[in-house]
Amino acid sequence: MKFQKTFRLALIASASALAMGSISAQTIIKVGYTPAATSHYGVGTNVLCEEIEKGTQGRYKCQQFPNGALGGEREMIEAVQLGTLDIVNTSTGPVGNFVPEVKIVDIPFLFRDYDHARKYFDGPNGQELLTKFPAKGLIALAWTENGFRHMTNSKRSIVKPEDAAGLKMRTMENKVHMDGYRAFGIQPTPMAFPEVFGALQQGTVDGQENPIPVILASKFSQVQKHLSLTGHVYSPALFLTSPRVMNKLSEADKKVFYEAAKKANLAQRKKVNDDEATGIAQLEKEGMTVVRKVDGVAFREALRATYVNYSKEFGAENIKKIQDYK
Ligand code: EAX
Repeated sequence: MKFQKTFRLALIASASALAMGSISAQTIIKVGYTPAATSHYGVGTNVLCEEIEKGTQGRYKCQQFPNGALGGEREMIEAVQLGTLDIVNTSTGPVGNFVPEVKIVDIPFLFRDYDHARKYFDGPNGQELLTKFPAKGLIALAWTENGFRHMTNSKRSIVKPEDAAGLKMRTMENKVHMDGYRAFGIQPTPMAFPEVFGALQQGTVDGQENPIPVILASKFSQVQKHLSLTGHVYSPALFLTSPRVMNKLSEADKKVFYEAAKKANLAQRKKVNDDEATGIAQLEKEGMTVVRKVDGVAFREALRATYVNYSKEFGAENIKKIQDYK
């Protein structure tokens, strides 16, 4: 009796699933990123998803995983390679470990300002870099932006490298960054983003460095007293997917995905602009002490020997080409 009833219910369930399937064959695209849904990553990803859904007449629909729900950026890139995640909106932090050609763009004090960086990534050299991904089982749909990184910590105001010296700071899993930060005297502690808030709260590390939009969206003001506008490195970001996802798409749908990522980038950059314009005052209101004028010359000077090493690794003329890009 009981068995029969269960069986009947199962039949009804599978029949309705079939009916639904025949009405709309909808493929779910899983998209992940580490900051909160309210962040620039969330704003960009929302546009990506709206455009994909609209452009494919609802044949593709996103499921978003913000807040590092599926892990840190390195883990999510691996998941995209493996096919358990479809798209990741990630900073370049761990990307150089997958696509070494990207490492050069993570050099500290490489880009002067947002205009310089955006022009570079939109230009032929930036676009050329995107072609390096398929060899590693990844497809870069478009560049987007995380922002210029600034230091926060719980100990003291940082104006010059000597103030940063000795501080234990969480960094991304990025050797180019870590080499630079060591030259400032910082003790770099690489850590995946989802662990950062807890590490700051518990005092496992004294500080961290991230762009204003990340500091805001992650509520680091609750666990960090000092913010210094060091702008020591520009942090690009990317919409990464895989051949596994793209090879299933028609030519027209492929175009929709690429165009969606380009529009998403514009929205993400705009949110960076908005957060840069209002976020610093907001963080002050939340209790942070902000050093607006740091000794940029001293920070650049501290990197002199490290730049010699960067030149050996990446070629002095390649670095200069980026610095001089107009
Ligand atoms: O991509 O890990 C980091 O510090 C990144 O800047 C952040 O997750 C946004």
